[in-house]
Amino acid sequence: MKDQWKWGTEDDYWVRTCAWSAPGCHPVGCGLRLHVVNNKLVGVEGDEEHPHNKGRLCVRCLTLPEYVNHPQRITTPLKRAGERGENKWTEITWDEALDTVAEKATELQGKYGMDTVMVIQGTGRQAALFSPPIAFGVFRTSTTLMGISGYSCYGPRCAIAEFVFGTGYPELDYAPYFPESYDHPGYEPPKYIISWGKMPLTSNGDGLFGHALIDLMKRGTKIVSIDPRITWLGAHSETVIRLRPGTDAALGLAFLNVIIEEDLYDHDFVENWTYGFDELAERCREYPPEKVAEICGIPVKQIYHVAREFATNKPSSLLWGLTFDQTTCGGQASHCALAMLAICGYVDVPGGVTVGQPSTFLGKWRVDTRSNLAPGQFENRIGAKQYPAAAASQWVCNPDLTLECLENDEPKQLRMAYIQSTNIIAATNNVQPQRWYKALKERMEFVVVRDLFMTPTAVALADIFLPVATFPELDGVVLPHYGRNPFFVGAINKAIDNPGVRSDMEMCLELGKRLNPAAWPYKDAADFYDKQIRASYDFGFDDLRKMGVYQGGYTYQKHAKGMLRGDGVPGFNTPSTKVELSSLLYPVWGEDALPYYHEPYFSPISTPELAAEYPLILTTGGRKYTSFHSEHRHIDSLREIDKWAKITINPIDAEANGIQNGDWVTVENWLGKCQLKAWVSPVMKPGVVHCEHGWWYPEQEGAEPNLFGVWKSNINMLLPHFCVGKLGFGSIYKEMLCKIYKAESLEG
Ligand SMILES: Nc1nc2c(c(=O)[nH]1)N[C@H]1C(S)=C(S)[C@@H](COP(=O)(O)OP(=O)(O)OC[C@H]3O[C@@H](n4cnc5c(=O)[nH]c(N)nc54)[C@H](O)[C@@H]3O)O[C@H]1N2
Ligand SMILES: Nc1nc2c(c(=O)[nH]1)N[C@H]1C(S)=C(S)[C@@H](COP(=O)(O)OP(=O)(O)OC[C@H]3O[C@@H](n4cnc5c(=O)[nH]c(N)nc54)[C@H](O)[C@@H]3O)O[C@H]1N2
Ligand code: SF4
Ligand SMILES: [Mo]
Repeated sequence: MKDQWKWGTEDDYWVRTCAWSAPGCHPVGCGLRLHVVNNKLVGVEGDEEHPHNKGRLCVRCLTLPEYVNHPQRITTPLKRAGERGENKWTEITWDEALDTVAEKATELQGKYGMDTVMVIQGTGRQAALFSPPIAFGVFRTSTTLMGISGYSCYGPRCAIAEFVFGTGYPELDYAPYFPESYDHPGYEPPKYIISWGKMPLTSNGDGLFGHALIDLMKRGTKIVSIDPRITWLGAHSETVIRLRPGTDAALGLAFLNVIIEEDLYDHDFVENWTYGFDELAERCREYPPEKVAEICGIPVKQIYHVAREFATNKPSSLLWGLTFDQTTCGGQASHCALAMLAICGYVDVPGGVTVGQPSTFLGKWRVDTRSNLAPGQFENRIGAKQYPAAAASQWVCNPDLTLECLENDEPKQLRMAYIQSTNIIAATNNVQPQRWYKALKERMEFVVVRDLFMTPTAVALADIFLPVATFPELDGVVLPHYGRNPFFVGAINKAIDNPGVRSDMEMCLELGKRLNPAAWPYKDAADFYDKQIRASYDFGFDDLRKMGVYQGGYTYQKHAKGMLRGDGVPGFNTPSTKVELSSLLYPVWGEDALPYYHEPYFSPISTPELAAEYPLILTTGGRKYTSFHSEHRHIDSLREIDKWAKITINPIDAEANGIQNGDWVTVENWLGKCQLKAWVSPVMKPGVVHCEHGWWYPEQEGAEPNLFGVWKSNINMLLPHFCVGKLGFGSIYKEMLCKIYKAESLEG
């Protein structure tokens, strides 16, 4: 069956495919078999022959038919009928919709300049791959961004890896490049995995197949979970370090202190492949474990234990999660994590971390259409001058400055938005969502929203709504880590024909034909992917369909073999040719060359007077199986599991605030308040509460002012802008202050 991707009869057949969005997931590319009867998706099974998931699926893929066939899905382009916010629409044809978008863009760009069009994207769904291309290659604007303050998702971790290692994203080696998987000759499971600020079972972030941790645990791997909550993974870990949110950089410096002072590091790797070891050692002496244990609020013996076990049980590995992007000292925590991997000799060895070669696949898959911009336009994108480190590593605009630009109407006059795969006023791709809502509403003369369901963002802002295809309705390619560490290339095979919807790739083609045809010389999506694949391999899209998944194998120790640098010289692709424990680049951008720790912007130590009024530490957004950010709130089977927005509170804090399990709770600070339902549980570190993000209630009234209840449980209203690190990275999604008290129920 291997080279068959479709089998059955004309009306009743199965299609083998790999998953990506929509519905939302990162490019994990799990294998599925889809059962289609009379052009309708009726069943789904995990593909046992897929090298990663081997038949296993999360609940979101298991409920795929419910999502794809949902009666509230929008499958015809819509034009606004009433005022913005009234939720009144007229159905129109694709031609009318796309002609209108092209005409409006041309008119507004003629009046306000090319950069007046904003392409706003969300997380790493397929649209993320096609947002810069549609901005640069179709609209020829440099204004493309995610709204998320401090670029605080994935970009910071990738940038720090590029600066320190000079490589693509360093990922846990679970043998993902090899068809034989864990049985590949020479592969060795890690002895320990530190899962740090990450819960890979629920998140599967950016292409990591999270369940691989369970496979490895069965092969003897021990887990350390560094997390203020005891998650399922924590409950099955050897050690759980329940630290105070936002203190991860201090913990990292203390781990390094122990590894260096006790001489547990890999001398050979340090001497041959690192730069700045002595300076790092000196810095770490400022962070003895005893002092750091107090900062983090943890037992000091945990620091010694984990540092010693990690350094001496070879190989070991480390997962660095979203927490590293969503805390202001997260850049420094990232630097520490990379330094730990390097000085213990776990870089590019079996069972350590794999690294993508710099700009191999990435360049091609990013579809570099920047040549369509005028000279200087890209360099002048919002925030590039103020945040040169971020600008050097990312193509997007600075989110915090873009909001200011909208509010102040300078330095650019932004008048049109193409909102693609983000629900930007829900508790997602923003902080202070009401500022975004107001500013966009006030400034935008024309707004396009691309989505699958009517969202609060679409009701509040859209003039035109363009419906999106789910992955069973499109041809495409899935590539873990978006090419930054591509374990495999997987085929997404169209199983259903739905003429009412379009993929994000197809939007580039169809709008490209209208606005900038020279940049889009492809017949259709399959033709585009065929050319993309052939640029790297000696096969095409049809061959990939038959293979299902192509795994290219992996070469370890690339630095020793001269495979990481363009000039073929052994070493890393950094200025010193080494792993930069002390960075040569950071001082150029005004940042300390070495990692350090400072307190969060708001904490019992940095702002004691605020902490007196708002005594609890607030962390937000830990992922759950039943939703992808604000998505999936329509899916009954999933809402049965998670009906309402949830706040997790330790029994000590619940009692102190008169709250019982199941009560509705107001969470409040000086910026705002919202309501969530209490889960009182000892899994939470005392003194810390965890609030879910992404909530809105599609079953409620959509028209303004309710907007599907988008402001009711919107935790991002309590988070401010510009709490960023020196390089512009980081935020306080995971390290804020709040108070809690009992509220009226939102149910009923
Ligand atoms: N408080 C708090 N806030 C957070 C976080 C947190 O941890 N705490 N996490 C943040 C992070 S890391 C991120 S990345 C952001 C994510 O923020 P967003 O990416 O904005 O997430 P969503 O709100 O789900 O918006 C995605 C929208 O795109 C639609 N969609 C789904 N699939 C597709 C597709 O293939 N194409 C298109 N065009 N549309 C699609 C969905 O229906 C949905 O309405 O949220 C951030 N917000
Ligand atoms: N099911 C599902 N999967 C998703 C998403 C989704 O919405 N739903 N979103 C996707 C996106 S865009 C991203 S970026 C990834 C993120 O996925 P992950 O990197 O796994 O990040 P989170 O789930 O936000 O947080 C992981 C853990 O960090 C803990 N934590 C909170 N504050 C701190 C702190 O200060 N220090 C430490 N050490 N730990 C802390 C939380 O309790 C949580 O258990 O997930 C992706 N995958
Ligand atoms: S990680 Fe889960 S939701 Fe994502 S593709 Fe795999 S099974 Fe589907
Ligand atoms: Mo994210």
